[in-house]
Amino acid sequence: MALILHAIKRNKNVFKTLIAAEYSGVQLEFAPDFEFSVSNKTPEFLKMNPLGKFPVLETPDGPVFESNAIARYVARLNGDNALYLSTPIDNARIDQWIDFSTLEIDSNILKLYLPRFGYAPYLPPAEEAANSALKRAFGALNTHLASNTYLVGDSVTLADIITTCNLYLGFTEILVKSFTSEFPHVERYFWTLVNQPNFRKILGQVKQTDVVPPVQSAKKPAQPKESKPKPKDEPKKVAKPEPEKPKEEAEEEAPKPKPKNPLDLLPPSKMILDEWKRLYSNTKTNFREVAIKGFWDMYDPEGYSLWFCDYKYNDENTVSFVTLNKVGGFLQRMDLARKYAFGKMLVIGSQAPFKVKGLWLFRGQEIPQFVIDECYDMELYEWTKVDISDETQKERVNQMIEDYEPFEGEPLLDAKCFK
Ligand SMILES: N[C@@H](CCC(=O)N[C@@H](CS)C(=O)NCC(=O)O)C(=O)O
Repeated sequence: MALILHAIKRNKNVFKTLIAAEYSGVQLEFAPDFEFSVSNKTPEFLKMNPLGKFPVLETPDGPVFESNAIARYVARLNGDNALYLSTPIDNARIDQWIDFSTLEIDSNILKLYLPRFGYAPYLPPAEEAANSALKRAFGALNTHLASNTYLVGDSVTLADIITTCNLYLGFTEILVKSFTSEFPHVERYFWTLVNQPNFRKILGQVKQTDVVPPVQSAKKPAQPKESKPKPKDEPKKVAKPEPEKPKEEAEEEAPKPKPKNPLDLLPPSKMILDEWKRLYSNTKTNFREVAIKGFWDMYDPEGYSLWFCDYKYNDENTVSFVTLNKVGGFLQRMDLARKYAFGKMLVIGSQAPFKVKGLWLFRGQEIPQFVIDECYDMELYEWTKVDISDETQKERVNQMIEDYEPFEGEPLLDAKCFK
């Protein structure tokens, strides 16, 4: 008999099992036509879980409820995966972080989430207390992650899956950047994990919420127009029909003219960025003589600036594909700067820990503020402006543009270009 998951598909408690199944190679099926608050209240369902809550996993040996227990079952079903480890102490630590993220993180996120979305009474002092407790838990997690890529050992375990799914609800629904930026290691961990292929396959592209949702009046059915007075300083957001369904579009507003990017207001530059990008892409031979020489002929030190970047946490780059994904994610997030930037990112070394270093060309004399604001990766790097009067720095620029090897004495694992 197949393993049948009774649940809606997009829910962080369900994601735990789906991601664990990706890592452990376990096949699962969803019960057909599962409907929130209907299917989980039938007598058949209540026989599987007397609380009438999902997820429930139907197995050949009977049903299992509680999402952590289901994810553990799936993680252990095929012995040959790394979601649990081989020693009692490592496994105790996996369970420790599972409990920590459930009791200290998830429960406090829910205390913030449920009242604001109309599923529980909204009491400001209770929100205050949950906020402080969550900060305390994030602080502890941040400290652990300052010197650990994963919660336990050197690869993804079930602790990372469950913790990331719990953080997912927070990041996507309630925790804005001003909350999470106090915990840079938690941010880095979360974005690294959600961009792992097995996570991405289940979660899709993850975006942090940019508003603390205003308090909605009690559910259900959803009552989008009857919100309680909104807390000050918080932009409006429409009601949601049920937890964790994809966000509804914000109410339509008259289109406002798009403000001009300040970089478009700079004095014109003789350097045409697209021309440089074309030259870079089209030069197949004699790269030094053609592309590098062409770069310096075109380069306008008044209209553009060059920057070296150096990843601050190279010690954490212990797994090659994770490091490559991290850099790939950074370049994707830089998409917003395509009109104003060119970049090279080198992943350096033949064995872990890999070093990540880069070179960026930005319009203007500073790193554009909108890039700093929008792309959280920027703060993970040390940025140094290139002094082009220094021949050594200029030569380093050349080597980075042309993927010169060995770079600073080491082979390149990869060189990625942003153009
Ligand atoms: N601790 C449980 C929580 C389960 C839970 O709260 N499920 C919600 C959906 S995420 C539910 O079924 N709610 C319906 C209800 O409470 O009647 C788990 O991790 O599985």
